[in-house]
Amino acid sequence: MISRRRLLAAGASTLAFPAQAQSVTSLKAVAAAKGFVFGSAAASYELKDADFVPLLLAQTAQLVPEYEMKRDALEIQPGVYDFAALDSLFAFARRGGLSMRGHTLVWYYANPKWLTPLLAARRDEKLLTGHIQAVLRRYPMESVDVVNEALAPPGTAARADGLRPSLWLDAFGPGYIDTAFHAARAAAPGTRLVYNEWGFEQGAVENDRFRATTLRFLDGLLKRGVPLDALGMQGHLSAFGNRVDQRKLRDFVAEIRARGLALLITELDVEDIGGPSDIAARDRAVADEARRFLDVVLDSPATQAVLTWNLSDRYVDAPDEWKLKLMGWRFRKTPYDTQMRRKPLWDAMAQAFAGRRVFY
Ligand code: 9MR
Repeated sequence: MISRRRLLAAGASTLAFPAQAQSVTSLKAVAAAKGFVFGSAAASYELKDADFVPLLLAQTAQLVPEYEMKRDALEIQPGVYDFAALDSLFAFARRGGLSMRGHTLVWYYANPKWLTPLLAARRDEKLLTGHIQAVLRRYPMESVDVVNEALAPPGTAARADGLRPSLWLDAFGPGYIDTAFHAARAAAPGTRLVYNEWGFEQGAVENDRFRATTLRFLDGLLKRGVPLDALGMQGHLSAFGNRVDQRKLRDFVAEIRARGLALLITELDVEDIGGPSDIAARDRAVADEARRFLDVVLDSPATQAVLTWNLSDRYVDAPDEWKLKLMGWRFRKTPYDTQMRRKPLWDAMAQAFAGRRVFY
């Protein structure tokens, strides 16, 4: 027998989402049915938003901190950590039954101001490994971005090995990456270790070069026995700019799979700069580009997670560019609008998820 409360609850959800009421109700459920995890980036202040929290809990099975695990947010003075904000995200995930992924332990960016001079003066490896240990020993994570964006971006001048300039490269040379992964494996043997990067999703010539550089870089790590489990493909797409080339992307994903690596889509969002002022047209283009991307990556069993870089446009940063600011431009990058209504991107994701072939 159906209780009155359940009937009321069903009625309420039908009212809220009439179009989707008969079909799928959550991205995490569709993903789980196809053998992968759906999640999102979130920031600790979002957990105070009563409109948003139920959505996050209903839709996502995994969270990644947008800021709170970056070193500038954590290690306020050398060796002095403020874990409060990150603790709150982990506590929320635990209560809600979500898993966590970590972002990020070693990056050229978002480091505390004191770190660069100290590193240059001491070149002490503990400034690298000590942080990795401090974070991994405190928090249980399903996966973690051990190193983020170590390669020079597509179209920029790079060294022969493709590495970008950074405080880490200055202090230790290219070996900092191996050191970081070994330290991470020792500190958290059960956590999937990820190299996270952007720039191989699109079709331009500079992306071709970047894909080749990335494969050489990964081959180097694997040949040296570096404990790497997955490639994090950020998935920052552009609906009106440099578009995804499905054939090139498919080939690249096959190369990742051939190396025995998992593929995690870690920061999916779709920028709509350059699009028309008509919001419906922009939303459709955003949805289409995501669909073209997801259809390719989800066609490989290597792909084991999809996370969006925020679930709602309410929490997307305003553009940096002054011209866009003057236009009052608001990005429409995520599956939900600022009023927590589903957008065409949500439907495109649900359809792409549901269409994944199950390989096992
Ligand atoms: O979205 C993040 C932005 O608000 C921060 O200012 C910035 C520096 O901490 O990081 C942004 O997130 C980036 C992520 O950490 C790594 N990949 C690119 C993301 C920006 O799109």
